[in-house]
Amino acid sequence: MEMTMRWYGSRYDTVTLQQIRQVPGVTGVISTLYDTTPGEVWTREAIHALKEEVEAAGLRLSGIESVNVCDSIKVGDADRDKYIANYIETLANLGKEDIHLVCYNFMPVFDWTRTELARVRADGSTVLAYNQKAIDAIDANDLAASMDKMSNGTVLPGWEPERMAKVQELFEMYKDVDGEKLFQNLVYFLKAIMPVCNEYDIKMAIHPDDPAWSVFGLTRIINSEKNILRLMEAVDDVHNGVTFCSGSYGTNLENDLPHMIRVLKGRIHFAHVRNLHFNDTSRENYDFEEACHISKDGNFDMYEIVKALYETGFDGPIRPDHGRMIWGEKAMPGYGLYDRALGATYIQGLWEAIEKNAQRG
Ligand code: CS2
Ligand code: MN
Repeated sequence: MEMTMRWYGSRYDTVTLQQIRQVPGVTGVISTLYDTTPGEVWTREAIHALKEEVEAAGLRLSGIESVNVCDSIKVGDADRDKYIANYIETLANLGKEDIHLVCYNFMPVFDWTRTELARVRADGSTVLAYNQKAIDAIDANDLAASMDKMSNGTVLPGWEPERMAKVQELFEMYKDVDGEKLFQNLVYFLKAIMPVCNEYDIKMAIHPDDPAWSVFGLTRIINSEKNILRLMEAVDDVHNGVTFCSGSYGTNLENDLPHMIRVLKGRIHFAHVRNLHFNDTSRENYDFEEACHISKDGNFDMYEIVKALYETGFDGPIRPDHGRMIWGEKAMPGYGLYDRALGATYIQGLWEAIEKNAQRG
C-alpha cells in the first residue's frame, strides 16, 4: 500500500503540499481538477500542471478523486454518448500523464449526505454527523443551502454551488430512474470506457454511496456486498474496481467490512479508512458521527479492516478519510490536516504490526 492524503489544490485547500510532505510515511496525494465541471474534457496540459506542482513538493500524484460522472450519463439521457466520449478523452489524457487510478461515484443528485458538519464531541473536537430525524425534517432543496452555510466558506466536494442551484431540476431528471435503471446506466458507462482503461491501464474505483441507503427518495445502488459484487461481475475486468470506503459502507452496520474486503480481493484499487461512532441504530433515530480513526473511538474494528486489506494483497493508495476538527484548526469540514495526519500514522502503525507479524510467522 501507499499512504496518501487527499489534497484539493492550492486554490481550494487550507492544507499545503509542504505540510502533507511532513506527515510521516505519506508519499502521495489524491487530487482532482477543481475548476472543471462534470462532463467536460480535462486537457493534458491542466493534468500535467497539477502533476508538476505535486511532484515539485516531493510527492506523487497517486490518483484522481474524482473524475465526476455527469448527470446525463447517470440518468441515461439521449446525449450521454457525447459525455462518455468526453470522459474517454479525459481518461486518455490522464493515461498519457501516467496516472492510473480514478475514483468516481454514481450517486444521484447528492454525493455524501450529512446533517451536521461540526457536531461537538465530549473532547471539544467537531465532526460530521448524520441524524435520521433531521433528514426526515429537511426539504432536500434546503439541504444544499444548509451544507453551504456549514462549510467554513469552503466548497464542499460534491456540493458545488453551481450544481446545487439546479437541485430541483436535478430531482426532475432522476424522477424515473430506479435502482435497476441506474445500475444499467452504470454498466453501459463502464463497458464504454473499458477499452481506454485497458489501453492506458487505468483502474476505475467506484466510491460507495454515503450513506448506504436511499435518501430523499433517490435510489442508491453501491451500498452492499451483494450489489458491489453484482457490478464486478457485470463488467468483469480488473479495471472495473472499487474504492473501499469503510466509513461509507460502514454506515450500514449489516455490512461486514473485513468480509467485504476479502470477497473483493483483487478489485480494490483504493482504500478510504475511517471509523464511525453510532449513537442510535433504531430506524427512526439512526444517528452516527465520524469518530477519530482508532478502533476504540468508534464501532469498527480497524485492525480487522487493515488486516483484510493486507491479507488480500492490497497494493494501491490508501488514505485516511474525514478527520475531526481539532486544535483550533479551520479547514474544510472533514479535511483538516491534524486529525487526518493522526489517522495516517495510526493506519501505518496497524499495517507495520500486521506485516511484521505475518513475515515472522
Ligand atoms: C468523499 C466523497 O469526502 C467524501 O465524503 O468520500 O465525496 C468521495 O470523494 C466521492 O463520493 C467520490 O466520487
Ligand atoms: Mn470515502
